[in-house]
Amino acid sequence: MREQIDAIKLKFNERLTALSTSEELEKLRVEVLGKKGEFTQILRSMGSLSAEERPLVGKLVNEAKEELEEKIRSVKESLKERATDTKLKNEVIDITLPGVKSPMGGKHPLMMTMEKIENIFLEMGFTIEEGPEVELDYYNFEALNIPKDHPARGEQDTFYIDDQVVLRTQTSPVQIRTIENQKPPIKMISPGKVYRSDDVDATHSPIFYQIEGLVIDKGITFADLKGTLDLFVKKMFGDDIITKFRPHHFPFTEPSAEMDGTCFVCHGEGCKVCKGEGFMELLGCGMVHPEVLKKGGIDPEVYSGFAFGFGLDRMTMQKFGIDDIRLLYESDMRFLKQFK
Ligand code: 2NL
Repeated sequence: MREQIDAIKLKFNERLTALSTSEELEKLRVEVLGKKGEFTQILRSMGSLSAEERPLVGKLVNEAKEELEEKIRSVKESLKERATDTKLKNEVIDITLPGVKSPMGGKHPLMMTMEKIENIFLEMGFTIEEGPEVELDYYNFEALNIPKDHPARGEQDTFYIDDQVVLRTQTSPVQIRTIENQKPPIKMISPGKVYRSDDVDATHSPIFYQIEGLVIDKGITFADLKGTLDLFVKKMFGDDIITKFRPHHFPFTEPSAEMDGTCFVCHGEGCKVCKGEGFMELLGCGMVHPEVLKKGGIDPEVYSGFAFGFGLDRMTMQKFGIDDIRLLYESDMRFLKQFK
């Protein structure tokens, strides 16, 4: 028996020094010390021993088992330490390496222009109002005195959701909603996205931005309109810009005008940007039509007002010398990176 136990110990020690993982260690433990292990076999065969031998052999077996268990514990411990060491070595981080810089975002040229315009009007005491992009036909057309047979109503220009709901084609509905909800004096601009079912080309995009403005109070005249818009354009494009007003027609203003400014590139000489005109068309404007005031619940005998509107996209293109509106919507970083 003793030789048998010594042989098990010897074999165990050889295997113990050879193994290198805790899985191998566990396998060895089960094979030698487990329920079906080699020691259990010996204990089972003890029936053939004499009554004097039995406790002696039992003692030997138990001592041997304890010895081996102790060895397993200590090897297990050092294997664990070794695993932690390798893990730490492999995962070492060189904190002296330069970091990975995340690229710095920038403002889109449309938003740069938008902010500049908003700040100019905020300085002049205007508020900024917003409203829904999915809008009732009433606010988009009806309340603005745009008759049922007006060409802007046609399917080719407007995205209809149903009979009464459209994607707004201008931000005027925001002004109407403001007239309904606030009392004069009103001095507001409404910047935002608008939608028209146009085919895409160098000057058309089905989604674009518009900024409209509205001033309503007692005694507002065309002189207020001219003074305000002249100042706006000077702050926007430069003090030396000269403005001129040409008669025009809009259903929602009377009288109506289009405002031109001397080209900020050639100062009126005529160049590529203004196509030799010396002037650039900047915006549409006029005195709010009495019908529009009435529909909004404001007495045109007591109050008057002026309104204006322009495309943010076109003004951005004018300001930066961009000749194709598609560039503003393609998100091509090579293009956008130029505007910082
Ligand atoms: C243009 C011209 C304009 C308005 C918009 C307006 C709004 C109300 C009442 C009266 Cl609530 N008018 N808006 C007035 C004149 C011109 O826009 O060419 N836009 C791109």
